[in-house]
Amino acid sequence: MAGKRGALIVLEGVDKAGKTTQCKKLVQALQQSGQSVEMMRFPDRTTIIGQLINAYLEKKSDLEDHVVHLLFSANRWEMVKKLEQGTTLVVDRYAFSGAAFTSAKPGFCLDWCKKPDVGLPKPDLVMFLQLSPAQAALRGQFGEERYETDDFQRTVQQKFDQLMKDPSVNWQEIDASQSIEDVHREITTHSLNTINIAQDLPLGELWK
Ligand code: ADP
Ligand code: FDM
Repeated sequence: MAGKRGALIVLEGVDKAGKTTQCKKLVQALQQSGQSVEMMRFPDRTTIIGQLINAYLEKKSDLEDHVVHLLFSANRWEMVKKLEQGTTLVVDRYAFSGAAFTSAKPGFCLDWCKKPDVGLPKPDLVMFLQLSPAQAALRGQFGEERYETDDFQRTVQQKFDQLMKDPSVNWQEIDASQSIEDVHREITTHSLNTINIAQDLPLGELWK
């Protein structure tokens, strides 16, 4: 019989919802409980494709909107081997950010935006950190990067709302306005349950 597999766990949410904070805490907690676990984030700015994305986000280069969308997707496909290995992966943003951010631009529909990511490893769990724009504003000003404006983030939230209606994805909404420790407890409970269930199930294909 094949060995038990790790789970693919994704955290999504708008800017400042606490994704990075919670990914790090979750990885630590799972490691302490003896799980084999690694963190991954998208975009992964360390690869050649990631460097092109980084320059675009930092407004050091301009790329055509379709091109940058496909680069974000390629940046996930280049990590597919890692995603398919045995350890549990905790992932900071995934294809859902890809579809939500590009479809928030004029002239892009959600359906087209999802296409390049069809068939990627399907997360066993996607936790969406829910935070209102007003609460996000309390966590500080936006930085200088592309997409970091109130208006754009509001449209992105609407696109995420549409994506969350898809029952083929195991969404779990989390109230991200709670304290860091309370959010962490909730996320850890969902993750441990998912790891238990996923080990006996095959890894799925996203949006297929
Ligand atoms: P994201 O990765 O979603 O953009 P971060 O984890 O970087 O968010 O958090 C954004 C800011 O908000 C950081 O300064 C972080 O310390 C703070 N923060 C994160 N979670 C909470 C929380 N539950 N309550 C208050 N502040 C938080
Ligand atoms: N982003 C992220 C996209 O537009 N498409 C994607 O596929 C992904 C993964 O890039 F504004 C956007 C979302 C965010 C920026 O920011 C990356 P962080 O701070 O590295 O998460």
